[in-house]
Amino acid sequence: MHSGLLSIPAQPPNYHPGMLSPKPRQCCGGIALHKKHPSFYQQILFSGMDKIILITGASSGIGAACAKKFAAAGYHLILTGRRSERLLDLKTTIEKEHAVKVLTLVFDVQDRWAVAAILGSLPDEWKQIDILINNAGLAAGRDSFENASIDDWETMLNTNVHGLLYVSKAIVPYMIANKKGHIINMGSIAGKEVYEKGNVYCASKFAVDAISKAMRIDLLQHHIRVTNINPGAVETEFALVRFKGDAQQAAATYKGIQPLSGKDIADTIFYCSQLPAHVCINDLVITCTQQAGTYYFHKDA
Ligand code: NDP
Ligand code: 8X3
Repeated sequence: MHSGLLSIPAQPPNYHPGMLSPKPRQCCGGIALHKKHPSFYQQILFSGMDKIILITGASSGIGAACAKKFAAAGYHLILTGRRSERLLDLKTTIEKEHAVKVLTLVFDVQDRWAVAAILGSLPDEWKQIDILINNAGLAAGRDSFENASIDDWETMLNTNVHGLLYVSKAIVPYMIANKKGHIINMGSIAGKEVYEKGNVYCASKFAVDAISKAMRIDLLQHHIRVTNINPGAVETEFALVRFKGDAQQAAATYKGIQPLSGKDIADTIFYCSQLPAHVCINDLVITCTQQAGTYYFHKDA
């Protein structure tokens, strides 16, 4: 049986200037696989009551916790990330435990063409997306401005800002057609206060803050809610990625505090998403009780 995993080769698809939804190609993306494997999609019994959520960066941390939380509430899931095995393991676990369907999509959010090709050609059954969680993101390095790597800066801006924009641009048309939707952007406390050696990571999250505000204004006419979630320290793979695999440095981030967990953030996001349709939480900052802002921590001895 088809794994439910879609991926595309690296070359750009046909692209129409001014739009992000290229014509679906026959060789790759959702449409082509839909044609190749109709039985997979036919098995998915969507009723009018079904809800669909798309979560980027679902292969780990906050994204994976959100996938579990929403699956438990009966949502069908579109899960994205670059690590296909992680996504497939999560799909297997979730589909065993809950009566929901999981579609895994493998792409790098920095790749504008892949994002447009895959998300622009979702099978019809998956187009009624109720909630998009723009969660994929990272910090690369923690260095003073003069020492920081330009490659790291580009990776953070391309992922946290451009990636979020590409994904949103591909999904918003579905929400407009459905006349509803909820976009939940993963900001950070780093998008509220700049801290030493946070330079471009902070800038990327300040950008997410601005984009969330701008989306809320422009999408008002389409009944689309936009919520910006800004966590402080959450224990995930975030620090390990930031410190490029240095487990000791990563562990020091959380030493002496009980940080937030991915589940804490998933519970908060779930709460925001379940409020009545006329209620929109715009912006939410959440820290563990031992953290106040980006500088102040009360650490256990
Ligand atoms: P993790 O490192 O555990 O998860 C990050 C997720 O993002 C992974 O699933 C990863 O998937 C995905 N991702 C990263 N880069 C890309 C890319 N180029 N293309 C596609 N997917 C990508 O960290 P968190 O769960 O903590 O981070 C999730 C979000 O929360 C990020 O935006 C982060 O900035 C934000 N955040 C985290 C905080 C924390 O303290 N942990 C606090 C505040 C905000 P894969 O590698 O498979 O592609
Ligand atoms: C992650 C939280 O404080 O490390 O966004 O920047 S912090």
